[in-house]
Amino acid sequence: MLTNMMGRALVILLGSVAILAVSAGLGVAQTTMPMQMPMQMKAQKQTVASTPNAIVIKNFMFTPMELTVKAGTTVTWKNLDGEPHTVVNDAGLFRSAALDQNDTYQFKFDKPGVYKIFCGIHPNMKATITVQ
Ligand SMILES: [Cu+2]
Repeated sequence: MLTNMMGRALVILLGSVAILAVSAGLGVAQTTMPMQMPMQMKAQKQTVASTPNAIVIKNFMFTPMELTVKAGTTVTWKNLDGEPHTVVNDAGLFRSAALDQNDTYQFKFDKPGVYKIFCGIHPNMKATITVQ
């Protein structure tokens, strides 16, 4: 009689410990997993955005300021500033219209060489494209 009651008490005790352990484990899994996933996806998007044939115009700067591409590559400039900018080759090979915010300009570099560009509105903005 006495051992039977002690046995029941032990089963109840073990059962509640097991439930506590499972719920604690789930709690940890639920709080850590969703936190890590979006951060990893953001990091991947950033690497994709910096494509090798694109130059971003932001904060009155061409980024990257030096770009190397293969002959036949079309380079795309995108202005993210609220101010208009232009893309001008100092040798007169090409000259874009004023690019408003989020406007893009493209030029295909067929011949190898070193091409200097600047902004016609802010001539201190410069970049160099090397075509191999
Ligand atoms: Cu400019």
